[in-house]
Amino acid sequence: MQQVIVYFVGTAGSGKTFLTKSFAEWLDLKRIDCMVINLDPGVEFVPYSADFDVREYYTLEDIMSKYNVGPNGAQIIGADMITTLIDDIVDEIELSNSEIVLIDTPGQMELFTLRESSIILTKALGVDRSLMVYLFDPILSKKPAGYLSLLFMASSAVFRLEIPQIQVLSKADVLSDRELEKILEWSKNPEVLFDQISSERKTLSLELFNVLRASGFFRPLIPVSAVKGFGMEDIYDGIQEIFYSGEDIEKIMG
Ligand SMILES: Nc1nc2c(ncn2[C@@H]2O[C@H](COP(=O)(O)OP(=O)(O)O)[C@@H](O)[C@H]2O)c(=O)[nH]1
Ligand SMILES: [Mg+2]
Repeated sequence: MQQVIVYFVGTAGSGKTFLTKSFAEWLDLKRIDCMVINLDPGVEFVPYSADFDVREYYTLEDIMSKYNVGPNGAQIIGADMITTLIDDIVDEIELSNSEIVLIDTPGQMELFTLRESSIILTKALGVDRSLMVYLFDPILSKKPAGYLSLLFMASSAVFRLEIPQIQVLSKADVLSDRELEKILEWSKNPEVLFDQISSERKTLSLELFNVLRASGFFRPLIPVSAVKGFGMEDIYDGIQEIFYSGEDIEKIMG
């Protein structure tokens, strides 16, 4: 079986690192061989044991002192320096022979989706065997404008990386049943969201809604929780579906 590469992508604090851990544990339980890669040089603690960790090469602190820059500059330099590690990452993946490779991306989403280095990385690892799990932050998803903004960012990640996407509602355990139901309903039945935005008379949101719906970006969200451990099987099924039922990136990319 070919190896599959799974990138965890989402806004800062959306739960990428903990979902990576939780999904890796679930795969272990199912005896599906996986390896985990941490690409965040700024993270202080990772809750999983990484098979490849960018911090063994450089950390944000190293960069700050070496280049005499602050944390923001260092994050950008750190993201760009990923290109220097590509050969090592490719070797590690080939050697491991793992069925699934999980990649935990840097805290701030734009450091991954907007830097050229990520495009070079995804190409080097093979776009045909890659997908991303995109995390919707549950707190931001509660309001129509927040939900729509996250969907817009989800679409920009696909636009940049050109790999298929599985959309999950992360940390779903922090939502009440009612909130959870409402957000899932928006994702399954965008007209409900449309009605709500219309009632708020938000013209710009309506324009954005139409663009996203026309481009096929509304998908039923998969509720997941790293803390409670639910949703892992659904992510796995989503991966299977993309690679074996032939979901086609071209459908989205046009
Ligand atoms: N309640 C709850 N908290 C979570 C969950 N996943 C992550 N967190 C918390 O959310 C914060 C950010 O998570 P993290 O995985 O580091 O986010 P990242 O920046 O996207 O990697 C941490 O304090 C986690 O403890 C979850 O499923 N449920
Ligand atoms: Mg993280």
